[in-house]
Amino acid sequence: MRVQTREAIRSCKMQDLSKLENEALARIADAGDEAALEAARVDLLGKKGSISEALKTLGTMTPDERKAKGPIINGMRDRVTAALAARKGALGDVALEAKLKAERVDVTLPVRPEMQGRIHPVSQILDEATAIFADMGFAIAEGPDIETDDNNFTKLNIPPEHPARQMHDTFYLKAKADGTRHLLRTHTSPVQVRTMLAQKPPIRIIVPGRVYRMDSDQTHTPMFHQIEGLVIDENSHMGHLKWILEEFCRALFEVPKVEMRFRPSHFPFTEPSAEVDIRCDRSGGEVKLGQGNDWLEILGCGMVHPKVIEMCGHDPAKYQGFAWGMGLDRLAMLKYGAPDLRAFFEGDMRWLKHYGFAALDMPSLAGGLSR
Ligand code: 2NL
Repeated sequence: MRVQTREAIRSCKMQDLSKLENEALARIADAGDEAALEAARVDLLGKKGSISEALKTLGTMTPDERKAKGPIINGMRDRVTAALAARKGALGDVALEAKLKAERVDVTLPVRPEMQGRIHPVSQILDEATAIFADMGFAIAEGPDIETDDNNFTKLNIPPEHPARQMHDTFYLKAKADGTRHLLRTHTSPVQVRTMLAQKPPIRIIVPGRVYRMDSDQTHTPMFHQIEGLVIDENSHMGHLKWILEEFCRALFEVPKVEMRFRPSHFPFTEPSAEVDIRCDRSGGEVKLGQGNDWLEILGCGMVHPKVIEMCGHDPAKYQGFAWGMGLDRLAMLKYGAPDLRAFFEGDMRWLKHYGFAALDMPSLAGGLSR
């Protein structure tokens, strides 16, 4: 084909030229897509293309010859160029047609139904609490629900004979060959243990998550949610803790002031320890905050026990700090006025539609948390 073409060009016989043109036009018509068409263009009109070669022969002709053949060869070049452009347009139309067909929308379909899902009140309170502490500069830490006995109990100064370890409080997994048993974490504290073992102070974290205890009645579910906080550095004290908790309550309950009281308490992992109540009024059917003569317990806290600091890899003579923990489920009930804890985990869409939150209302301090 190529050799024949060369000969046709050299001889420049009319009949050879029209054969060359017919072949060129057939090739263009056969190009099935834009890549094939581009290959044809290069073979015809490229630097070494057959039409280009024919054009080059004009330079070797006598003036008379050129006068006769010039218009013929130039005319051939123009027709091939026009055929290429026409085919390119047609292929583009085909591609567009295919795209339109693939992306066709049936405008007669009914509109999309309204989004059915809602953000669960526990997720909402967790997001709100997290936003408040994140705004204060705390980092968020998370860890596994399945924990070792060591991280959940021993490193928190909870000895083997402690009642919290009893089979009837803790969900244990099957014992392994070496006798150790994993368990479902009974609090989020093992995440603080992991953080202390992995990082050097200063440590300032909050830890939200699910926890598990073998407890089930009107006011307890076997799975519930906590948020804990931990600060470890060289001189943090209970005064700092009190400010953090006051600011937290003010922001969470969206009131200018909350009155708090710290009662002495006991936890194995803090010394001294305290439980914190906020002033409220329970005389009407609901709980009103910031007024009245009742107190509502909302959290436990204290200075981290020196033994815990030591067991988690730091020198208690150099480092100290505080920690706190609170249940989120009861806080959600209080803040959003959902009366029955058990309904929280029944997965009833009608309940969620009433108590849930819209997915795009992300809580932030600037936005007023729950609006
Ligand atoms: C409560 C009380 C509390 C902590 C949790 C904690 C964690 C580490 C070290 C020391 Cl790693 N303490 N956490 C401290 C005091 C109280 O929770 O009533 N939670 C619902």
